Amino acid sequence: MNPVEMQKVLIADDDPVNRQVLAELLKPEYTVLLAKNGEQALERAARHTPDLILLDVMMPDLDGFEVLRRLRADPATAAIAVIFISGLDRPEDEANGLKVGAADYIAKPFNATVVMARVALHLQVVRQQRLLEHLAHVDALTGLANRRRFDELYEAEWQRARRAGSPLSLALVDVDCFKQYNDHYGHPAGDRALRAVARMASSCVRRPADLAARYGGEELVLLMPDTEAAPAEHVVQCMRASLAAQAIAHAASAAAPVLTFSAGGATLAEGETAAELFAAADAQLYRAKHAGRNRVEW
Ligand code: GH3
Ligand code: MG
Ligand code: MG
Ligand code: MG
Repeated sequence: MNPVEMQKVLIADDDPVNRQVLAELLKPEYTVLLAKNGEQALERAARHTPDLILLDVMMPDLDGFEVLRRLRADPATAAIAVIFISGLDRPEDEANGLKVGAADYIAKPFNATVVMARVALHLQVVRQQRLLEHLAHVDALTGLANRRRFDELYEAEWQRARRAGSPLSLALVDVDCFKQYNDHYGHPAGDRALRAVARMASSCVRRPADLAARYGGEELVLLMPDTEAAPAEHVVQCMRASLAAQAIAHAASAAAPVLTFSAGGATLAEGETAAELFAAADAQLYRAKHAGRNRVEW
C-alpha cells in the first residue's frame, strides 16, 4: 500500500516498553504515532487526527478514561475510534471501557497476533464508516455535496450568522433550457454538462467554509458564510464566465447557442429565517429566468 494511504494509529502508553512493542508490531502496516501520557495523546490526536488510538488506561497524569472523555468532547477528535489496552483485566473493567465508548478493550499482557487482528478489524470499520459518510453526503454524479449535506450545513450556518451577526449569502444556480439539452444531445451528454457546471462551481467557490451543493436535478446551491452580497455575486459571475469560456454547444437553447445558467442570490437580512433567505434567492432566480435567462440577479 502507498505510504500516503496508510491509516494512522496513535499509541498512547506511559510504559516505554509497551509503546515500543506495539509500535514495532504496527509499523509495517500503519503510520504509527506515539504519546507517552494523556496530555500528549490529546495533543497528537488533535494535531494528526489518527484513524485509531490504542489507549492505555492507567497513566500517571490523565488516565485513559479521562482522555477518551476529552476526545469525545472536542468535535475535531470526537469520532476517532479508541481501543483501550489495559492491565485492568477484570470483566467489569472491560465492560466499563466499552460502556464509556471504546470500540474494543484488550487486556495486558496482550497477544501480538490478537492486537493486530483487532486493530485491522477496527480500521476496517473506520473505512466503512467513512465510505457511508461519503455516500450520505456526496452527490454521485457531480461529486458536489448533496441536498442532505446542504440542509445540515445551511441550518447550522444560518444559526451561526444570526448569533454572530455575520453576513451569509446564498445563490441558486439553474441550468438554462436543460430539458432541451437532454432532448437534443441525449441524457449522457446532459450528465457530462452537469459535471462541467459542477466543476465551475468547485473552482469558483474558493473559501473552505463555502459550500457548493447539488440541490437537485440541474440546480446547484452555493452557501457562502461570512460573505457580503458583492463578493458572493462575484463567485457566481466567476462560474458564469468559466462556463462561457467552455462554450459547450447548446443548439436548442432559447437563451444562447451555448450552455448557460441563470442564478438568483440573496444575503441574509436582519430577522430573516433560513427559509425566507432561501425564498429570496429563489425569487431572484425566477426574475433571472423571466428576464431572459443567462444572468445573475441579486
Ligand atoms: P429552465 O431554463 O426554465 O430552467 O428550463 P429547464 O429545461 O432547464 O428546466 P426543467 O425544469 O423543465 O428541466 C430540467 C431538466 O433537467 C429536466 C431533467 O430531465 C434534467 N435533469 C435533471 N437531473 C438530471 C441529471 O442528473 N442528468 C441529466 N442528464 N438531466 C437531468
Ligand atoms: Mg500505563
Ligand atoms: Mg430547474
Ligand atoms: Mg433549468
